[in-house]
Amino acid sequence: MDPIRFMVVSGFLGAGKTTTMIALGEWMKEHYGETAIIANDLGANLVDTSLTQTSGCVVAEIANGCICYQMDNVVDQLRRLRDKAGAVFVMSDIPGCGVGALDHVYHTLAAAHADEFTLSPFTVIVDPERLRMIMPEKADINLPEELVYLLQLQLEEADLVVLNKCDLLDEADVRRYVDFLKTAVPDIPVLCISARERTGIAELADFVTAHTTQLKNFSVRDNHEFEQAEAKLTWYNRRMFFKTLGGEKIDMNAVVEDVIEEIRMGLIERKRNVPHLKTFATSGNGDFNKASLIGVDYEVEYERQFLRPHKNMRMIVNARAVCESRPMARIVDDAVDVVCERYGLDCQVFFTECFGMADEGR
Ligand SMILES: Nc1nc2c(ncn2[C@@H]2O[C@H](COP(=O)(O)OP(=O)(O)O)[C@@H](O)[C@H]2O)c(=O)[nH]1
Ligand SMILES: [Mg+2]
Repeated sequence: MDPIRFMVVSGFLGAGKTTTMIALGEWMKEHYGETAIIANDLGANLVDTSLTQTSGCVVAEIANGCICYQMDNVVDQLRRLRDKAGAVFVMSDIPGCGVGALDHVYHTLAAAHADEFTLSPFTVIVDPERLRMIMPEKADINLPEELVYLLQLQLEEADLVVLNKCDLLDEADVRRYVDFLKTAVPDIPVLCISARERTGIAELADFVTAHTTQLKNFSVRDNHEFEQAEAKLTWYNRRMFFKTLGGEKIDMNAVVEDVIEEIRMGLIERKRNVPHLKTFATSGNGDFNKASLIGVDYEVEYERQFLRPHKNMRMIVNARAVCESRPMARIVDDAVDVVCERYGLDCQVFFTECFGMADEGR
């Protein structure tokens, strides 16, 4: 049997891994062959899985932990996607604080399954905004030093660096960012794309299907600084259901926006931040709202908003916060209470989890 291609997509929280996998996946499906996306993150009720399912690709999920620590599961999934779905190209991301998949995933597959899986370049997505933290201007975007180090490590692990969100830059800026990357991580090729506007996707597809990983020796085993960076982050996942008390239809976009704004205010009040907060809200008949925030100092971005008013909605919130887990849980609870009061809503919470990466007993 011909080996199928597998590619890991790494990159900072909110850099655009999921958006890139969807854009690349849809291109690959049309021009290369059946393509599957594995959405990987910690916990359950993941926005990225719901979002990815709105794409035309086959979608699998590895939740409840990084792919690095469940290689048997990864191999099973890859075989299933190949045998059941006919996939010839499979991508997986890793949780946005992840470093180490080159070692854990690629080296393991290369050592034990080289006949089954061809490994495309280990691809790291960077967004210009966060890259400024390590550029000469050393921009202070209110993230702790540990996360700056994490970004640096992610770049060093790459076979291929993809500068995303180029739609936000002019040509001179793009050149400045690329020049910086060429000196920061020499010998690593850099491609420029906009996953949102789907520019550079064909070049990316060509590159990752024409090349294979260099299988560098890069490991974060026993890297204490990396552990400290992870320990800064709290994962928060919640699934809930809102409905208007009187059964009337209202603008649920405003409800989503206010929930996010209230969380933002709670974090600012406590001098904390959220490198990525994602929400996915649905209300039947394919109408959905997908929002994302990449820090308390940024605007909420919408990939999609509801087209019609609704009397209820299901909503998933995933936050990856620089905030201890207890205050984080309280901030979201308070946000929901305030918004319910404001719009005359009832909220049923079906699922909540909130944990620090390094919490004892997890
Ligand atoms: N302007 C712009 N925004 C993008 C682009 N790609 C992703 N985004 C936005 O960046 C945010 C994070 O994207 P996402 O794919 O969820 O990041 P991930 O956490 O790395 O998977 C979302 O609001 C996206 O809409 C892009 O090419 N241009
Ligand atoms: Mg994602």
